[in-house]
Amino acid sequence: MATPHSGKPTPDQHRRLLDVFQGQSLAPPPIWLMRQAGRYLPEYREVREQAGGFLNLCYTPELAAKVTLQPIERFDLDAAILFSDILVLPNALGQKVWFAEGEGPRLEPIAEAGAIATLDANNTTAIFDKVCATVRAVRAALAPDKALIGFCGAPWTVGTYMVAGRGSPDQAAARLWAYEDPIGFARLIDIVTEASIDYLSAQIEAGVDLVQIFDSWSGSLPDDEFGRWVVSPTRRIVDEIKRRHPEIPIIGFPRLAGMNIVRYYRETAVDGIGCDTSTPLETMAGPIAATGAVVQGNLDPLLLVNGGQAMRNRLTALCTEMAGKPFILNLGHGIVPQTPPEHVAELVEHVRTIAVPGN
Ligand code: 1CP
Repeated sequence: MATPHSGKPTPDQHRRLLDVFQGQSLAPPPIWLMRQAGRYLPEYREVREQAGGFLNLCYTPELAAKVTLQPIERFDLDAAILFSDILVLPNALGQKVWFAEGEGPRLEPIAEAGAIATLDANNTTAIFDKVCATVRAVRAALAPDKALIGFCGAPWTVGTYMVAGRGSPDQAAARLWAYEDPIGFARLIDIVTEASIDYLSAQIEAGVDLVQIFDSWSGSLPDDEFGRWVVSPTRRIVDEIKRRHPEIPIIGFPRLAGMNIVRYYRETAVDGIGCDTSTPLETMAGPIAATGAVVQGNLDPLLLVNGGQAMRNRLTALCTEMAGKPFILNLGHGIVPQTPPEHVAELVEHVRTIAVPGN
């Protein structure tokens, strides 16, 4: 683990990632990568085994802090992201959550309104406290010029897992419930929304510098449903976090929302927009940047698996297109397990060495 720091940046050790939220465009742009800690790193696999499973790793602050710091130590990225999972929140609400080895997350499904009564919003502290202990341990060991990102899943995306009991290709179980019984489904979304506000606030009070709201499945809803289940709950979270912690930037990641990404920015009032792999560069540099949002994205995670000239060309195009705008270099979705770690080093080196016209 790195040498402990006081956590307070001196004037020349300010956190570059935060500068873009003051409207600055930086060349090279700050870099962090979704799922930057994870199975593609041998040192992660070792600690995960030591922890005896994924959830144990999330709930053991010392080990969760260690894996949070691993990609920073290896690649000198500009920010660490708290190691946890979006499904820690339903678990804190009392829903049974487990990770089936080699299969992914499983939850005891909440299939109808009656089952909402099994959730308990008053006993989230035990799990939130563990996550906050991780945040404090990371901040104590992280260099002062590195930002620390907290996160939660958006209520819609978390809801899709709570209802189906697992990841699903079309989120049909939650979508059908929302059509059949919108009032019942709204109760579930409200519980997740309010718990997410407390969860993000706790992370902020423990020391994260900014937060990201992951809405991985926002693309599965038509317009009016998008407004009701994606925009409204996110807006509620943003309003309340801004009221409690006005200085903390919020990035929204409405994955696969397509053209709804502009509406999402306008109506949720997030500070930054995470663009997925399918968002065209032109749209990122044009309509999205024109809204005033900090733009984040969007290298294809498979191009990172491939590495080499094809990856470098795309990174150059991305940085050139976004030059002069507040921009964070990231992927369009998380790093996949088969990614060679050397390619992450290559990405960082390339982004930091290319000349960026217009800057
Ligand atoms: O070791 C392992 O087996 C676990 C693989 C893994 C990891 C490394 C999971 C299981 N979660 C995580 C960590 C994680 N998840 C982070 C940590 C910080 C980071 O380094 O980025 C974050 C931010 C998440 C967020 C998350 N979890 C999302 C949103 C982003 C996305 O990928 O779309 C989602 C949808 C999840 C659920 C989840 N957790 C894990 C898996 C495999 C999944 C997806 C399951 C599915 O849909 O089938």
